Amino acid sequence: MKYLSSKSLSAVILAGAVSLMSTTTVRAADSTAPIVIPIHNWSSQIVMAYVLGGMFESMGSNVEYVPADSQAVYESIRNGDVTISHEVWQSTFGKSFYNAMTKGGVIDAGTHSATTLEEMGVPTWVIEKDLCPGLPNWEALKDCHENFTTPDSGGKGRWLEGPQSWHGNLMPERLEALGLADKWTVKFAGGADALWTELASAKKEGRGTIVFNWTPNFTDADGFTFIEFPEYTEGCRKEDGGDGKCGSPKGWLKKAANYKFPKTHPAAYTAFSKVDFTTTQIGQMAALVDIDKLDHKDAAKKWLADNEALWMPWTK
Ligand code: TMO
Repeated sequence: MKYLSSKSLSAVILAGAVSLMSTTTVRAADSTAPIVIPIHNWSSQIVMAYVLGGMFESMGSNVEYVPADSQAVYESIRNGDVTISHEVWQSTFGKSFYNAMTKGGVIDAGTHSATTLEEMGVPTWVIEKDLCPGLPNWEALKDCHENFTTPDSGGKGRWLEGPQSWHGNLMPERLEALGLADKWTVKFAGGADALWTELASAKKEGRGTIVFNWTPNFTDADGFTFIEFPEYTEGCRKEDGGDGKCGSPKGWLKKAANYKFPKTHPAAYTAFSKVDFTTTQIGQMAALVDIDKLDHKDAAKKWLADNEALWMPWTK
């Protein structure tokens, strides 16, 4: 009997291993630990949380939803209490996102196709009624505040900002920087719903209103015009050391994840990295709640059922 040399024996084993690898997909199983998804306080983000949760569950993963502050969440992702953020808006959260990344523990999991704007603006009928001649150019604001006063605005025109948890003092600082603070004042809405209530009541009463809004949103479909401020440049904001005389960037919309997510849940992470929504798709998620009045979970169920051809390939 002739024995194989150890060299040729290992060659046989290697050949066997290679043929095995070529016929089977080698994939590590995802952990059963829940993927922790944050819930913030605007509609598309909440619907998308349940959309992605449903997608992960369809792959056999466990998910958990946690209410989270939309700025502090990046620190929570960094330390692993939260697994992902699926709507990182450049203007509002870019700084917190990169701060957490710089400390270590947050990864950039890709960019949606949708581009974003988060800015003060008016329903387009305010322009058609000529309540502030010259809009959308911001310099028109020097001459029209009388048409935007409210009982609590002390004779100044009112900007209705979103909740202060989104941007802190960005808008009061901008009014000051642009020399508009003697004519305009900022009030913070308690929640996003207060913005939509204000749009509806101002329309009914035919009075001027300036509110914070963003795109993609359900309002993309029904006539909202953003005010054009001096162009955003890196570092132009007061909090970044600039003079504050700038509007918001035409920005990106990213996804973020804890750095261990690709290791603990490789299949779910791969799917998450492929998630890519357009302006229309994100606007639809918001509209299911803010126009069609579904609750967020039902909106997500409907969205998943109506869009299988889009998201199912991401899970393969
Ligand atoms: C973060 N937001 C979309 C409400 O501007």
